[in-house]
Amino acid sequence: MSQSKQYLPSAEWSANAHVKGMDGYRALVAEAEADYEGFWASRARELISWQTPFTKVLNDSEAPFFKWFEDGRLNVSYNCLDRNVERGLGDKTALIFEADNGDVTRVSYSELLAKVSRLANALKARGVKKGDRVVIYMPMSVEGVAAMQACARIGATHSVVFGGFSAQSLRDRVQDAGAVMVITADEQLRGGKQLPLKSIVDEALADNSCPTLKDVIVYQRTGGSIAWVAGRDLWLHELLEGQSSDCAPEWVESEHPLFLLYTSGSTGKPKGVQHSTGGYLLHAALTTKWTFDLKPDDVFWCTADIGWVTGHTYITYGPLALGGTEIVFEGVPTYPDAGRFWQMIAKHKVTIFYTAPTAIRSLIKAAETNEAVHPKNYDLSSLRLLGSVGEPINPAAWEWYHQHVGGGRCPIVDTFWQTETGGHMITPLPGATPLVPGSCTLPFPGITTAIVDELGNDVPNGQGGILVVKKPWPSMIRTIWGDPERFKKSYYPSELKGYYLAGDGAIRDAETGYFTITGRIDDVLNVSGHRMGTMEIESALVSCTELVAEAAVVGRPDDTTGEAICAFVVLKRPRPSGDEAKAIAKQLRDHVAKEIGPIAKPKDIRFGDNLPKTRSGKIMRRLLRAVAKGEAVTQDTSTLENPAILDQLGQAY
Ligand code: 6R9
Repeated sequence: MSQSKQYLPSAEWSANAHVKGMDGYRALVAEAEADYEGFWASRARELISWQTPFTKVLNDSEAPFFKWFEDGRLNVSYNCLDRNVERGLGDKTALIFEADNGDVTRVSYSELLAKVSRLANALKARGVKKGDRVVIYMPMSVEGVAAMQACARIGATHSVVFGGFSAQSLRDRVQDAGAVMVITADEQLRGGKQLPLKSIVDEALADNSCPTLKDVIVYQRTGGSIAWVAGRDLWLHELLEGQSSDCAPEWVESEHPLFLLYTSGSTGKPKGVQHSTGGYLLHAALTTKWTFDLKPDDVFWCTADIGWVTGHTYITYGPLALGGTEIVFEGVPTYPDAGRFWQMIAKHKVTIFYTAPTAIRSLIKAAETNEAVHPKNYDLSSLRLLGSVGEPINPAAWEWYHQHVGGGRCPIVDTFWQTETGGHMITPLPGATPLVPGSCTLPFPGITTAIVDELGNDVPNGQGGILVVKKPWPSMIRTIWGDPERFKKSYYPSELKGYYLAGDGAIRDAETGYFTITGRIDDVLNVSGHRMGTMEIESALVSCTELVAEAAVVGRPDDTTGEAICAFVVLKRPRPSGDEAKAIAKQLRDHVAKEIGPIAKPKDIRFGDNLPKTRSGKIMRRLLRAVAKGEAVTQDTSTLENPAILDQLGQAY
């Protein structure tokens, strides 16, 4: 792989950035190598206000259950709000909320503090206390961010569930977390459409399926008609009436769980990734400072939803911890047309823009078919930095983003990280790292990523392998909620010498040492930057018991979504074809949407009388992947028990 084409930061960028040039980067890496704990401790003192300063940095006595800054006490909401008001930023805009219809609301730091405090008092009035779990199932809104901050303020552990998940997925999460409260909205508005939230909550909680749950708090967003369960449901605006806008923060231990966030793994059941308070906040703030080079005058826009980790770290926590100004966007990139992002960048004079490759690819397509929504028609001169996250960005999309959105002058930070890592792990620093399209370049200072073989031995640059992190870091996952054994097995398998297993394959360039992520090495798919377990989708399909006998799910490359979900299905009735097959495929997609959510709908469904299996009965997934891609099957099929069915699987519905 040639990495000869490099984009160097301009002299101006290097001179003004928080991390100046490769010398600046190397100095930080050397500092962390020389005194690992000291490196993190000094940033934790600099970026966080501690109510009780810590004296211990890392406790690895119960590895892999690591503890950071354990005798320190702090409050995340205090750090994000009160502290900024105390520093004189009370009137500064914290959030610029743009609604689906384009209406804009600005919220200052003092206003956000008052809002969060009232909500925190309301939660306390309902009996929510430190350590309780609160599920947040909300649209992108000031209230959504405030709900997360309010939980943090009183020491309740939030678990945000993305508004696109189904009732069944929501129920699983409420049950697994043992939540006492769900905070939701009547409906959400996206692309001019009113989409239900409250009715999905009602379905999730039906039949007393979640016995720990006491209250459902409803934010009135659209005024749409909803059902009401007396004694359980409460309007947010009524609950806030008469609540004081003063609420003393609950000081919690550094290791106190700030949030759980459910994500897909290689088995059927999503895992509740548990994050800490101090270590998490440190990395959220430090990466916002160094990767995004956030400065007081910036207008930062991360387009992620608060239902994903990117929305947690780079909307709710990182930018606010630094006193930044940021956009919160309710809508979708294609409404009223596919120029919406560019129009909003121009309108709000956004300086830092962070989005996903899948969005860029679909906007490229849109601009190619409709000149009017091409970024060249908008004044994007306010931009100074671009970011990418969620999946590998292909060089062609990178070049387009760089040229047409960034005007050739904005560095692009291609940030590799995961729900489990809490913040950036491998990423360029914009005033330092020479950029290579398609590579996330080098580890963030203090992060010890490496590429190893199955036994944890380093592999030389230029040779692919398994991505690991050698040393624990402050914002790492602490455990899987309620399942410490699964945590150990998933992330610290015994053969890997105590390294953290990311679940991705990677390769380092022979000359530059730059990392390129080559994709998941487990049964996890990445569709439009959303993580999805193949087993999860398979169980959803086979739960359609009246129709499905057996199902296997694999990924295949897709120009827009990165990967697409491809399902191979054996029905309990004769194999259909033509219109009947189309109708059944639709029925199955709707079923998966109901079980998991619309994002998990298979793009292709292929029907067979059976699945290709070895003589010992194992499904030949490698072969299915080739069929899904539309490749001629060249591999040896002599071990295949029933070669004839390969022909049947040729047709996708
Ligand atoms: C933040 C987030 C994590 C998985 C991760 C990897 C893929 C994320 C990437 C990337 C290549 C990047 N991924 N960023 N692959 N380059 N810059 O996306 O978290 O939803 O947990 O997904 O996404 O496969 O393992 P999450």
